[in-house]
Amino acid sequence: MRTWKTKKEFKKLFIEKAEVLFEKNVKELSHREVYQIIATMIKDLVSDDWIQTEKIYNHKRVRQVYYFSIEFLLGRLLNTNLLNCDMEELCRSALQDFGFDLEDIFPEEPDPGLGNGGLGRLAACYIDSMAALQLPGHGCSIRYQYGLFDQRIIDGQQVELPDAWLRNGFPWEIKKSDKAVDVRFGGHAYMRPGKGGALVCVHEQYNTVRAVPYDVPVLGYQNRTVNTLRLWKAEYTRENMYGQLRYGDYRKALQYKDQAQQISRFLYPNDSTYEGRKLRLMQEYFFVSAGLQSIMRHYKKHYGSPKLFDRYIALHINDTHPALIIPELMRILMDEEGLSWEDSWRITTNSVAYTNHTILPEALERWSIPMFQELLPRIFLIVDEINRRWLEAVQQRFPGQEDKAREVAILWNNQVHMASLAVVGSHSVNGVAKLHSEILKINTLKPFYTWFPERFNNKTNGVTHRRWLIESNPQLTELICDTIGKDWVHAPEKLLALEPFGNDAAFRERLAEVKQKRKEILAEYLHKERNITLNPHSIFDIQIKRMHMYKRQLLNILHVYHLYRQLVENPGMDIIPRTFIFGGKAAASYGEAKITIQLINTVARLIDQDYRAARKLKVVFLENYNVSLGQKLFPAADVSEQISTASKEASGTGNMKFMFNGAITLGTMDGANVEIHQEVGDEHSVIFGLRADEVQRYYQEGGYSSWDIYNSDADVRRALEVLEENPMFGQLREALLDRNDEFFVLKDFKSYCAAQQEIERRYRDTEGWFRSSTVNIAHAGHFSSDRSIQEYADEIWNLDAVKI
Ligand code: OAK
Repeated sequence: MRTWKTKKEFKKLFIEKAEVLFEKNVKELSHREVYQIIATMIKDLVSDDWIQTEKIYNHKRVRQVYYFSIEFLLGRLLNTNLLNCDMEELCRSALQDFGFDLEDIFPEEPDPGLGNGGLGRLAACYIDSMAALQLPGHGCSIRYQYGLFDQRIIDGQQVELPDAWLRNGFPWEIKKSDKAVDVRFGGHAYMRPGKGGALVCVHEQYNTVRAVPYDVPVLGYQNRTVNTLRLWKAEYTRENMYGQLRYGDYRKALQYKDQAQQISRFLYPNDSTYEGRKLRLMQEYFFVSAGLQSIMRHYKKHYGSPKLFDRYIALHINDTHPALIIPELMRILMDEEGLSWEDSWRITTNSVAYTNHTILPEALERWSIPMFQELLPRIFLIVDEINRRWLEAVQQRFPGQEDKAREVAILWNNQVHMASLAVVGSHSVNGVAKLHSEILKINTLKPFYTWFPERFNNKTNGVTHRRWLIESNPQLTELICDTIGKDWVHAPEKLLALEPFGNDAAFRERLAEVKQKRKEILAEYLHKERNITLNPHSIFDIQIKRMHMYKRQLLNILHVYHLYRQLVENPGMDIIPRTFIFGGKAAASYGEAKITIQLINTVARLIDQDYRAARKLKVVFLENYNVSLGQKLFPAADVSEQISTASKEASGTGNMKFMFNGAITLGTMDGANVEIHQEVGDEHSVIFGLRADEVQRYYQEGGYSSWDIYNSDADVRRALEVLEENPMFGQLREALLDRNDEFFVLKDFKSYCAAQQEIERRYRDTEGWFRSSTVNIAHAGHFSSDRSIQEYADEIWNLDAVKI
């Protein structure tokens, strides 16, 4: 395995790097420079293994998977990579000799925020697991110059600042200029008879954007595998610009240059919503085309005939954002490799598999045909033909039934329907939790399910226990290893061995100590870095995720306000002190979500200013929730708030991170909560609220009136008084009452309050609480992304591990 053999060797290399990179001796280095030096050293250290991994894959012609995702929410890499090389302790000790504390170095790394939330973080967990399992799998995405915005809270309100994460460079990447490819936009495409009379496509007068790859090594966990995350940057080409200048069109030339560079400039800040902007469509085609061209080039060099592409290559699309991979592969196979439509279609559908990540209708991607056609004329011709052939098959089976065609058409209503394209053009369609996968079959993608039942399957999400337990919570990791040994590190399902220790008083006591320690670490951090004071002896009740109405941060804060009012009326009320922690970004254009942040901050202030409540309650909204802040929060949580309207949260993954860290789930029967509940039972989780089928029935049949609840429930009426505090909140009140509470906040209010009381009741029983905590940790192994990825490899990709 790659290592620095001794501390002496590490120190020698470190001194050399300091000289080469910064012309400084060790004493003169800043913390940031130390970070950059170590990152560069790790990159050097693994370079042989990286080359070796490539060589073995190519030499053995192993089957490989490419995971296409428009987001990879990586989080910091230094700690992860040190852990993966088993070099953390050596590095720590060497730095100590130089007078540095490794813990001061980690925060110097900016969070690569190349993602919004769940979908992007899942992609990051998945490439980590592929490398850990020694699977030949690589990521493909965009090297955004600006990641997800930096969130500031000013006067209780969210303000978005640009996230210039690349300001000081990104030491993990290697630019591969020689591997650049060109991507075509615009122009005209048409078919004309070629040699022998067969139709061939002519595409002319297009603009060319250069795609330059930056490769990031993805290290396996203490093995020698180094896979690749390839991030594409967009550049203009001189040829294209000079071409325009030759005709004297300066305006057009500059416009081209500007637009080309814009493509990889910023990440769209929407989570689970669709924004039909031209630049976004350009981003989607850009990384898909660049990625696929480079895969094909590499494939032909090392593997051979494009006719066998699907035997060796699996292409996975993370939601529909990369779904243009389907027509793009058709284009390459037909236009560049000269294959027939039929052969190309077989190869394409055999290669591509699709994961759906949401059933929210507002997230389904649809592109206007005129815009699509103008931007991607050749790709449009292919999509048009895919659609024509597909509808022909539908017509044959259901002659004369227009509605059948409408339901499944790819082109309809002057729009390109990307989910339809993704299903028709792939061999596998999966949801991300059991419940979600069922809903896809019976609702969202129902007409497709009747056509292709064999394509549909479930792959419940997972998270990498290396980052979310081992790296984030070393205290708990040590306790687990002391108790059941280390096997679980490589085989997380073996955490089950911990379950009996829930009945062991000595173990529970140590677990309680660990939790207490983690709460103190968080409190100290927030005090030092953010001037926030927490009571580490209160219950830490945490809801951290993107701000969204369906996730119901509103339900949480209305309950807090309800408690506050109770305390004001009855200051002697006997409740355990509770700290409610919120964190999450709202899309800049999502008004209600932003107002909810304001509401949380308003309630926080009300409580702080009233000693009757402040003794028992505390609310904090943490600015700029991101991966690295998450790593401090999950270990400190007692209660995991997973309270989405049932059926709306496809899976959730924060729920799993809490579980690994021994928090108790307070949740609805939604997404993967259902499976968490299935693992630990009623005894070790607290479930409340409408079930998914009830929610669906209300949507279909009506029968819910939020006004009725308001009129009949005094607690609800009183809770809503907080919305009269500020005219801004009128919008929320309207959503709850005049717009009949789309997300059943009022309907579930009573049951949520009761569930919160149940949490308190259980917390008073310390023995029972830590037994539950133990059971949750013991059963969390099932939610490791290693399990998920092994299922993808076995059941979708047909992929074997390769020893390096
Ligand atoms: C983002 C953009 C478009 C569509 C879906 C998303 C998204 O982030 N969905 C989330 O994916 C996670 C990973 O599968 C799930 O855990 C979340 O429930 C889901 O909302």
